[in-house]
Amino acid sequence: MQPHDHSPLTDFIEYPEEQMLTRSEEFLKTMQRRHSIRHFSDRPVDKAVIENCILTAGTAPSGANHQPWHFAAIQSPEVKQQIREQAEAHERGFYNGRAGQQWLDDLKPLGTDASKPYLETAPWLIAVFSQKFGETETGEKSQNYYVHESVGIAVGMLITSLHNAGLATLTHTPKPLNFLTEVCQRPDNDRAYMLIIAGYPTENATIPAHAMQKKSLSEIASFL
Ligand code: IYR
Repeated sequence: MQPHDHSPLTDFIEYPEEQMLTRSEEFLKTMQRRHSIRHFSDRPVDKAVIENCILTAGTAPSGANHQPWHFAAIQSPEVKQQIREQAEAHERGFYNGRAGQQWLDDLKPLGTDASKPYLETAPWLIAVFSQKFGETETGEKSQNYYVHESVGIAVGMLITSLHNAGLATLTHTPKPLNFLTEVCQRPDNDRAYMLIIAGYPTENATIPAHAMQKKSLSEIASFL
């Protein structure tokens, strides 16, 4: 491959205009059914599904296409238990003062607390790491760019593809998150970015009413 090689764009699909509209409507409806849930069943989920969703996340655009991410997909009950123990310890600190009153008041409508049983119940936890530096083909340290933006997009695509596959998800960010680097046996360069919980919801899973209220188009967009 030459440094400036390009190949023709052969996989772009143009849809007739009315189909484009219905596709966008259908996808909107699909995504309006994505909810963060906190009641996961222990029903197993095929590893191949998780692999495809991670590969989808890996198609995300990134600074200089350096793909500054790592996804640790966790099924092991022992690793899950360690994550739950450490996450709950941090969350107890958060809910018992570190958060501050304003933050706790803002979280009240969600009904969350320091107890995170789903970290052990759900079939899959996916720890997402961002990498400030990468490695060249010859093993030298290389600079990554727009790391936060790139990994944020990849996580968005990950939860979208998990939802599309028929799984429920929760984005979880216990603070500090850095214990995940050690628990997942990642090098120091891998900085924990987010923990995604994926699986089936329990039959009596609920969604906080507050989380159902999404801003209207005029509140989130302007057209110039
Ligand atoms: N990490 C905590 C608190 C929490 C914070 C925000 I911002 C949320 O949107 C939800 C929860 C927890 O998971 O309980």
